[in-house]
Amino acid sequence: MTSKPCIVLGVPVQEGAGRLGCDMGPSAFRTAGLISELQNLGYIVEDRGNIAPRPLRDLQHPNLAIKALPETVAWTEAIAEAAYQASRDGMPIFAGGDHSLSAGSMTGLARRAAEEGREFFVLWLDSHPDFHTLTTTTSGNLHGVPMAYATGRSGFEGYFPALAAPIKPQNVCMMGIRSVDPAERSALQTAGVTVHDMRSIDENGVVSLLDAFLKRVAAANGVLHVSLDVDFLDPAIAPGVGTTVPGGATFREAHLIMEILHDSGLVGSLDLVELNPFLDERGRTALLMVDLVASLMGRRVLDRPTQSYRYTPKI
Ligand code: EXY
Ligand code: MN
Ligand code: MN
Repeated sequence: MTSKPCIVLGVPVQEGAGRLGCDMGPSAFRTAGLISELQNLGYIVEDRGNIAPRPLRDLQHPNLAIKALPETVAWTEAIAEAAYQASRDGMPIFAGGDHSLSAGSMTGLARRAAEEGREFFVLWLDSHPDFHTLTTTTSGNLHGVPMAYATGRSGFEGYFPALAAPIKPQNVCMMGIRSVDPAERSALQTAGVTVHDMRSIDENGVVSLLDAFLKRVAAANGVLHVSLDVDFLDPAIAPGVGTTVPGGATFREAHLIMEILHDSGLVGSLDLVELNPFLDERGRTALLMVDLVASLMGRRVLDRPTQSYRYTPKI
């Protein structure tokens, strides 16, 4: 997929989630063999250790439901800078950490893409769209806001870092969606984001949905970021997450997405988020996530003519 090194960044943020435990995620990913799986596939791996948040600032928002705003902003500042730097050196892999980390990863990566004159795309694999603003969130858990922030929805100004390069909503494709709050639902109707809910996956299958999106990425000579939330997966196979939602992606649906992504040659970076080792069963969710990374990075059962699956840019 890439001849560049894989840059692993641990992000032990848990303040964005409603329950504790995601801070153990980076350690669980390493214990589950993330680094050695990548090395076994032939990649040079640079583990940069864990990111630390910037110093806290006193921030208060009129929405009193919001939790841990100073902490989340401090993490976002640090993660965005680390993402920007790492994307110059190789393929960043963010081992989270709750999904608030994507507020930093996506915006730092989008800044790099804009500077390089590349169009930035996101494949968002999640049961949730995480499309709340600071005003609309009712739970106050800020892992529910990163996509709204990164696409430049209003209300983050003066709290979160200013965006160097807002992500175009038309460049975002969500798959696996099955838990949407009313405010997110109405915002998504007009935003221009492509949203494939689980019914759409049931009816169409993942291949045609993903193929249509990858063709758009390739046609724009774009760079693709993949954000994989554990709760994209069905809780029967991935119990180690605080926000389980029934009816998620199966083992084979998830692997097939990863296999097709590999063959596309388009993926430039990856988030692994919401793993909560405290809720896991003997590491099985961490192991499954690492297994999916291996598929994304080119592990295959049989040799097959990859070239025929490639997406050739039109330009
Ligand atoms: N929409 C719900 C909320 O805002 O609280 C649930 C958000 C869950 C976010 C997880 C990580 O994907
Ligand atoms: Mn999420
Ligand atoms: Mn989720």
